[in-house]
Amino acid sequence: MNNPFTNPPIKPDTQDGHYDHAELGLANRNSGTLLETLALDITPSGAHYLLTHFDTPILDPNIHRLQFEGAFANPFEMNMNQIRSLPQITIPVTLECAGNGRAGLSPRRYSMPWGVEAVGTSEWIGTPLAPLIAQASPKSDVVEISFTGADYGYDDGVGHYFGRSLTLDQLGTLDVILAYGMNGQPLLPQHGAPLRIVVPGWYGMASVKWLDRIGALTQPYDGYQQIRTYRFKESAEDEGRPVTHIRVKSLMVPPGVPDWLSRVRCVEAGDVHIQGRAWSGLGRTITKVEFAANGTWQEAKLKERKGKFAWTGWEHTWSAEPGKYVLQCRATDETGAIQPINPPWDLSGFGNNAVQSVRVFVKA
Ligand SMILES: Nc1nc2c(c(=O)[nH]1)N[C@H]1C(S)=C(S)[C@@H](COP(=O)(O)O)O[C@H]1N2
Ligand SMILES: [Mo]
Repeated sequence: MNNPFTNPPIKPDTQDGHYDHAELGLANRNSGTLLETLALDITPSGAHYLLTHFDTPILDPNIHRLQFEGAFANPFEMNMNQIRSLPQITIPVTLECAGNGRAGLSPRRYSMPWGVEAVGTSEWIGTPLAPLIAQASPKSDVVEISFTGADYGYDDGVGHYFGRSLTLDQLGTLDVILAYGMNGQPLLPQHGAPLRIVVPGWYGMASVKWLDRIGALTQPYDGYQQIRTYRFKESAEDEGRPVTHIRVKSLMVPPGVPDWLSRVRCVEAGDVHIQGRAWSGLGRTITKVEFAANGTWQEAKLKERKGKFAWTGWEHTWSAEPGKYVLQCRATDETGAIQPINPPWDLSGFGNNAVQSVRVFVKA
């Protein structure tokens, strides 16, 4: 008998037009944030976007263990009480899914059909990872550290636990958090309870949920989620370049009130308060946000961000006259990187940081 998990039918690389059942199913399991919560510094936990490849493991925090394994000189394991007794930190971090904006590309990848909503900011509670790696003491020939979750499933015929790696160099510059809480509460099951990592400044795939193993590797990690996906590719033949830090981006809270189905906005004429958020990877500062109604760009006012890895609020007063408009916003970061008007091409729809467009109708 043919096993369809290990020998799956070929899925189309790209496709346009109607969304099919599989995409709708993924969209129902993996929710985006509510754009109106962009008014807040911290996304309410229940409105944080969600991206889970397989099933959510239901893990008992009383028996959960974190194992340090592989080429460590001093491998050990810890239970949740031991982890919670380590020095505690709370850090606001903006997470964004690398596939955010995928639906804006044509032809689009057959995958989770994100609009613009796969982003959110939480105050992650946990302990710095670096001292624990140092305690486990990677042997001298270690090149990478792997992070493996308890969730197992199949993608493209390959069965695997969700896992990722970081090189020792990357770990030296990234402030990775071993997190067990979110916004003053224990982690919710869907966000990785009881334990995950949060890799500030990188797209979300690096922040492995349901973490139960940390491995020291003497060869580069070859797990599916590192090698087979999360690579920028021009075409199917392209071997690709790894997806890493978040690209500069911004969003606005759509003003006015929506039409239920089309989400087109109805706005009263006069001064309209526009607000939103802007962010970039690796803790880079946002230096400018611009707002445009029908293509005329004006500089918006920036607010103070809550932390190095948290998004920056911005606001603008728009004098709205009756008519139909497309509203847009675009951010620039300290390196001079600016959001493109059109989506940058990627086969899998990764890293789409093109400007958001919001259609509004201003009443006479
Ligand atoms: N174990 C595990 N970790 C995971 C994932 C997963 O499917 N399994 N998804 C990753 C991806 S692609 C993203 S964008 C973030 C999403 O985190 P969130 O669901 O808490 O927002 O988790 C990452 N960590
Ligand atoms: Mo993601």
